[in-house]
Amino acid sequence: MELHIFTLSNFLLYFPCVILIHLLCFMIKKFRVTVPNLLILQTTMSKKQVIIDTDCGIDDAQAILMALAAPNVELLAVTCVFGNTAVENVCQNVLRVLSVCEREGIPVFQGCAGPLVGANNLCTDHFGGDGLGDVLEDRDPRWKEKIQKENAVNAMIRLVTEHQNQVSLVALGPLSNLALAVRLDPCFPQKLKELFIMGGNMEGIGNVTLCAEFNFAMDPESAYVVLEEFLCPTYVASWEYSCRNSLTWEFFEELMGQDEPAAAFMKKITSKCWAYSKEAMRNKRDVYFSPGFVSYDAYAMAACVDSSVVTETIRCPVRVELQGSISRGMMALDRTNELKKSHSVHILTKCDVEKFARLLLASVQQPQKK
Ligand SMILES: *[C@@H]1O[C@H](CO)[C@@H](O)[C@H](O)[C@H]1NC(C)=O
Ligand SMILES: [Ca+2]
Repeated sequence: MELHIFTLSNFLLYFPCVILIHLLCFMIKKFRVTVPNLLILQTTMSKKQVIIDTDCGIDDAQAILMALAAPNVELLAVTCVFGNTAVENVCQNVLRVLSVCEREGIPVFQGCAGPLVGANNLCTDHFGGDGLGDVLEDRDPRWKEKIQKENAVNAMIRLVTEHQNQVSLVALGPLSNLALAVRLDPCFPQKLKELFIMGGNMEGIGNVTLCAEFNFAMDPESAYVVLEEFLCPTYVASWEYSCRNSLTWEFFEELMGQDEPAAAFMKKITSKCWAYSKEAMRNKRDVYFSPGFVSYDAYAMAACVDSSVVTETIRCPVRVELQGSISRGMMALDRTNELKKSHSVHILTKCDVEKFARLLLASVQQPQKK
């Protein structure tokens, strides 16, 4: 009697399993469902939802291409902020990058035209007046119609509220839009999954002023607000991080020499830009670090696309200096917790350069229309 019950329960347990295995075999035979296909199916199901906030210069363009090429990324929106150039140019630049990959369906929003405090001292000599090397002709006279009506800050809040704890925000310019977002919606940071920032410095070395990095120096108050109030997991790719993990100029040539439209676009916009001049010691970077090719914003994007690219971090509280005659906008690391802050951020320090290089290559090799 007992034996009988045992076999019956066994049968009930195994029967569905047997059916499932047969079904799987049938699918593999009939529809050629292969294991890689099943894996792709899985990655499309668990795609990372990303918003990019950008002041679209040349390195931002490269970072956006990286997000577009990543099979595990769903780009929800691109929000624009002043920085490398005026915000109107930033909007047009983003549209250009999306059109190179035929991904115009991704909505683009216009945001802050200047910092929260003080004058807008645009520093436009780095990547040219238009931010993309001043080489692109055929400007689109109807670009404004292609920008969403909603302001970037409102759009960010709406999207992050609609996809709570799902969105990875990647900030590649001055942090003005993010600072406004937390003022309009104090819960904004806690609705984010994570935040990646390209900006700041960790050794007191600046690239626009003596002690401050460009994105933080352009709007120090916003950088301060974000690093004090965004309590979500935060990853900071500083200026020194990118410079210490530079690539060779030979690799740069290989990157620009690829056949696909994205590579041709990058080649064109870097062609006349002194920031991509291989001549050593022409810029501050070469004085402090060894000469090489540094695609700044792509470092923050790579950390978002594939966290294994980052191989070492420092976890500690940070604060942005707002006074200081030579240090306004500098980021200070508080490794002994003198400030008694409760929130720590991840400061990226080491990068798997090979993996990073592979992501860059994939970003310029992507076919149009994914
Ligand atoms: C300074 O570094 C930032 C990245 O941290 C980069 O976006 C910017 O273009 C650099 N500017 C100059 C003048 O080197
Ligand atoms: Ca940028």
